[in-house]
Amino acid sequence: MTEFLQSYMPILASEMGHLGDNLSGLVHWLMLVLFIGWGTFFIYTLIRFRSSNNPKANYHGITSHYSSYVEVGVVVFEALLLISFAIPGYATVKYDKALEETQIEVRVIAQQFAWNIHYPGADGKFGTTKISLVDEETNPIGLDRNGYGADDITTINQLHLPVDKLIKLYISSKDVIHGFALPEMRLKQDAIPGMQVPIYFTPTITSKDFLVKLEGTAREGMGYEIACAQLCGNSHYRMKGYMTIHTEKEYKDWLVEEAEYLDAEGEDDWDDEW
Ligand SMILES: [Cu+2]
Repeated sequence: MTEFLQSYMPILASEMGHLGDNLSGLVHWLMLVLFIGWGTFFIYTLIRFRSSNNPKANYHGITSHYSSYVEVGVVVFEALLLISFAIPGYATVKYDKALEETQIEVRVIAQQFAWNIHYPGADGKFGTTKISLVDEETNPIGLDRNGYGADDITTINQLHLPVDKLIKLYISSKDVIHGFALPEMRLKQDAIPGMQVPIYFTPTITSKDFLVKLEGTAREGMGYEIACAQLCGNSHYRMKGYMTIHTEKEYKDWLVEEAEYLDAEGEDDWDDEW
């Protein structure tokens, strides 16, 4: 069932994405069982309680407690699922690994209608951001270029990452609630103003290989995209970013290139341009 569903879904390109796909497959099986069960019961009641067989209405209904027992059973079963499987399962997936093995950290700051990407730069530490420094033209996230922020790299709608590394993204928003979504990574997280939510994933297919896989399909020539999965305003439809998954070397080269660009830009002070 999972493979069948996957044939209708974007290509899977992350290490843990199959967990979500398997769960989706399981839920579909469960829904099929419920559909057949309830459908059969519906047809049974149509025949069993047809008017020709029951000319007079029964105002007492069912008098046995059988259905109450079934309901209690369902509640206990669901509580068991939640407490002993879902909560511990979620905790392992969400935190342990992310805290211990994160290799790359990047901040993603959503705004109407773009994705600001913020890298910590060579020192590995994010610079501070301040509302007073926000300039929609030159500094949309209000990054303080003094201190840790001096070497930070920022881009708009361009997320560059290396393949086969555990990536941790911090998702936040400048204005309204947006939805950060990477369909091929099976990743989705609301970007909520006032919160910085960590999510993580390991990409397994470089953009180059991904494009090869798309050859001959309707999406041929289109790389990874970042979608906004929350209706966030009148231009929500064009809130689209691009993600490039590099080999490790390409990624390092890209960082160096961006750092050089930053140095060159720093020489002629921003004020000169105005
Ligand atoms: Cu949005």
